Amino acid sequence: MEQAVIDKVKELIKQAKRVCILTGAGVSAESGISTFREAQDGKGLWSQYDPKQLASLDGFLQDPEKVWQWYQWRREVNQDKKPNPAHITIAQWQKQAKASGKQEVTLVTQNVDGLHQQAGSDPEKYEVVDIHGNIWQNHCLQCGEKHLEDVTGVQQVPECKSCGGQVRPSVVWFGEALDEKKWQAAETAAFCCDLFLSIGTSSQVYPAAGLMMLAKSQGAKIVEINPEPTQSSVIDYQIKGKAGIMLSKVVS
Ligand code: BJW
Ligand code: ZN
Repeated sequence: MEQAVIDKVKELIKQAKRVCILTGAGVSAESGISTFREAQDGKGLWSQYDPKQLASLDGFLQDPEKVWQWYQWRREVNQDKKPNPAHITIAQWQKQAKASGKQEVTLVTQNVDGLHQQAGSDPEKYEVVDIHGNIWQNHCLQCGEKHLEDVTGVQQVPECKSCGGQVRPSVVWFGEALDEKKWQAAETAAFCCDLFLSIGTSSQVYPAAGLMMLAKSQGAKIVEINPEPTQSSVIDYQIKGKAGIMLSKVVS
């Protein structure tokens, strides 16, 4: 890795007034959570499972039990996973920035695993937007009511006590709109930032992938951290490497 790029990004981070960080599955890879689109010796989720069947409303309507059980399996696999240095560096950065009052750091995450929040990127204290939802939460497909009861080990799709509808995981599936408030917050952060960091995402899923272009159109500098750099033409600085290692090099 070219030291000059690291030094430049370090400087950009120091100087920025408003930072927007967009994270993807790669940020949780060092915690042992599978990404979606990587070959990873066949371990990428979408190389083993069909997203049309498991991550779409049509798939759920066709076979609710199958989709519910797949998410139960994902929850089981994820439950003992811990935040890694990437999550921790971002959380500490947000904390310091807020304390100093000199920088605004908004975290927009596509991840549903909750590890940013576990590391301390608490949405009640800092700007944190989970645009694709949260795998640990559920709501009723029919009436939208949140279902907070513990569903550990439940293999049948729970029934909503208010309306009898089916309970589903509170994640955003393909073809579904993102929560409007969250999306607005994400767009505002990208629109207003002077530095945009894209970390651990393949930038293939929209509308999230469009945030980088939005930031660029307003003059922000764009930095990517990824062991497999993407081909986006709007990136100013590419840091090739793992998020946990590289973030601690550029964030002091
Ligand atoms: C590391 C690393 C390490 C590895 N360190 N890095 C425009 C054009 C074409 C299509 C569309 C479009 N607009 C919308 C669409 C359709 C669709 C879409 O984008 N499809 C594309 C795939 C073509 N988008 C949607 O359907 C969205 N909804 C929508 O647009 O609604 C419109 C609407 C409006 C009004 C009414 C109704 C509808 C919704 C998208 C929802 C995505 N959902 C998922 C599943 C969430 C639940 C679950 O977990 O099961 O979200 S799909 C999956 O992809 C998940 C992720 O958040 C998302 C992004 O993936 P990510 O994070 O980038 O992961 P990977 O695996 O792709 O990449 C990992 C990266 O990490 C790699 O680059 C590695 O190199 C790197 N890495 N180790 C750093 N240590
Ligand atoms: Zn209901």
